[in-house]
Amino acid sequence: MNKNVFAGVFAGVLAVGLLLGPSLSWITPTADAQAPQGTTKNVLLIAEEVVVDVAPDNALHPGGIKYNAMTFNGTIPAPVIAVDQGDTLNVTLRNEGKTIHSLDFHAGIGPSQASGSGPLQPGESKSWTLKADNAGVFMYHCAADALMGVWEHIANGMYGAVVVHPTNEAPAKEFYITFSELYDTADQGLFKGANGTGSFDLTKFVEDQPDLVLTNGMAHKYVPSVGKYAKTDLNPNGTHFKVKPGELTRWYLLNPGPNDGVSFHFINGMIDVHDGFIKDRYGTQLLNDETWWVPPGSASVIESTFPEEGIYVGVDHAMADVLKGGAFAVEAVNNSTATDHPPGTWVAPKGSSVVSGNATEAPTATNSTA
Ligand SMILES: [Cu+2]
Repeated sequence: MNKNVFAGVFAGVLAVGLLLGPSLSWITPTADAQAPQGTTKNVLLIAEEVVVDVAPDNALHPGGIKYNAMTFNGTIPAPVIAVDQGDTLNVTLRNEGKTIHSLDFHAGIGPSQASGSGPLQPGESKSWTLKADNAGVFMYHCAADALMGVWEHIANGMYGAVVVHPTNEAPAKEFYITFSELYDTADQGLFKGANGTGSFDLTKFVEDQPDLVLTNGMAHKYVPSVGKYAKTDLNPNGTHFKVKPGELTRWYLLNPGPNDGVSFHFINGMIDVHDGFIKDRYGTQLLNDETWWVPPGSASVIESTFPEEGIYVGVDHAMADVLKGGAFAVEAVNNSTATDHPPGTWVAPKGSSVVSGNATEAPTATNSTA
């Protein structure tokens, strides 16, 4: 198929023809206990450089794409950290990488709360304490060497989210989802694949020409295929999200950027938004909104109920970003369970004694209470 025609078909049929691949085994979150209010929780973040897969092998990216990433705890994104309003969070950063790393917690205020940690040399370790006064969802990221190179460290994958459950939160099935851009020296463009394993491309970055849009660290991670009449496999071995028709779902949506906003929309759905980034507006609910703008460097709490069985698709409604990978499939199905989350997307619920995701997903997180 002509490449331009392919691209047009790809974008055009997404809304009406997404087909799902075979079900995969889900990771079951660990059994959890209720934590007393005002609990102190601990988390360990390990900075390191690793090679990751950022695009599956498909027609858009022949051979798949590997990338020299920078991570906290080995994954893009870094683990989602969840606490309750009023809790205290002890954060330890250990730099096991080959270059300087650091922390910037948007949930913290003041250098003592890791909102500007200062640089850690390879082999160094340091801890901070945050008080979770403000409910919402907040970005954290590496700030590199006192901001020198912060753009590269964020683009390379050093970002995650802190969820602070409010005291009056309604029960919901919750998910962690990130949208981000990748600027890759080895990516030769759509349909061409990559020339080896790439690294951060400063020229593409300053010209704002991302190669890929990643959802939880990979383009088309949760989109098995597109097209009903011109079906094209994008990630037949991938996963997708499952919910029950009618149940309240809550999406902690992080946009670390590093440059571009996300026009978030559920195809076939409506959304309610809690703007957890601005303290005074938290609790404001925008009912039945269609699309919500999430600027780079922020996160939003988005709620949605999917009324009927079937397929719904979360997208960045800037359509070039869909083509570059910024979409995820949600299947509303009656046999969905409370724990059938794709790996890495489960969020420790309000009242939990666990601070981060499943231990098998974030092996170095301590998940402990003090
Ligand atoms: Cu870093």
